[in-house]
Amino acid sequence: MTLRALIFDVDGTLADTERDGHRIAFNAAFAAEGVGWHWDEALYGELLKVAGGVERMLHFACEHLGVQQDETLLGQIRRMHASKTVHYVRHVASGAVRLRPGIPRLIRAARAEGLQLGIATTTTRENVTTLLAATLGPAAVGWFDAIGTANEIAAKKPDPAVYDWVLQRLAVPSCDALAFEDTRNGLIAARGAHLRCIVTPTTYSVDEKFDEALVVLEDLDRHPLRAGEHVTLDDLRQWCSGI
Ligand code: XBP
Repeated sequence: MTLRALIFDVDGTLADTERDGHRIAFNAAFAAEGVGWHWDEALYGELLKVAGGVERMLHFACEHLGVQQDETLLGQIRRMHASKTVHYVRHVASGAVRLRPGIPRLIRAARAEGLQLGIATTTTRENVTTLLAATLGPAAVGWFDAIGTANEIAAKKPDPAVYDWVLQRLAVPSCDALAFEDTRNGLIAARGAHLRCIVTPTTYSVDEKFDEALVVLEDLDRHPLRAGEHVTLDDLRQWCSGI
C-alpha cells in the first residue's frame, strides 16, 4: 500500500469534545426548552453508544423516559438540537476546546508530504468547521479534501456510509487510506469501509473493545514502543505494511 490519505473522526479523536462540549450544550438546550432533562457525565457516557445528537435524544426520550415517539416529540427534539448546535458552536468558537496531542502536528506533516485529508463524522457540519477554524486557523477547513458529516450522510456510525462517502470523494482506495477513531462504533464504521484504523480512546471509550484496530494509542504524541517519542507518518506507513 501507499499511504495517500488520512481520514479523521472528529468528536473524541480530533478533540475531546463530548463531556465538556456536546454534553454541556445538550443541557443548555434542555434548559432553554424547559423540558426538565439533565445529562450528567455518567449518563452521557451511556448515551454516547448512540451516535448523533438527534438520535441520542430520541433514544433517551423513548428508552429512558418511556415517551411515545410521535411528530410532537420529533419536532421538540429537532428544535432542541438546533439550539444545542448554537450553544456548542459558541463554546468551540470561544477557543475553549483544544485538539488532542499530536493531531495538529500530524495534520501539518500530512499536508507537507502531499497526503490527502478527510473528515468522517456523524456530527453536524457547522460543529466541524467551527472546531477546525478555532483550533487550526480560518484556512484549515480548506486543507480537507472531503468533509463528511451528518449534513451529507444520514446513516450514523457504526454504519460505514460516511467513510464510503469520504473515500469516494477522495478517489482513494481504502487500502491506501488510514482512519483515526476513538470509539468502537467508529472503528466498526471504518472497518466496514475496509479501512485500517488507529484508535485513540478517550476516558469515555477506554474500556471498549478495539480488537479490529491496527494500533491502539493513548494519543498521537505517545509512541507505544519508544518512550518520549511521538508517532510519525513513517510509523503509520510501517504499521500499515504490517512491519
Ligand atoms: C460523535 C457524535 C455526535 C456528537 C453530537 O460524532 O456522536 O453525535 O456527540 O453531535 P463523531 P450532533 O465521533 O462521529 O464525530 O449533536 O451534531 O449530532
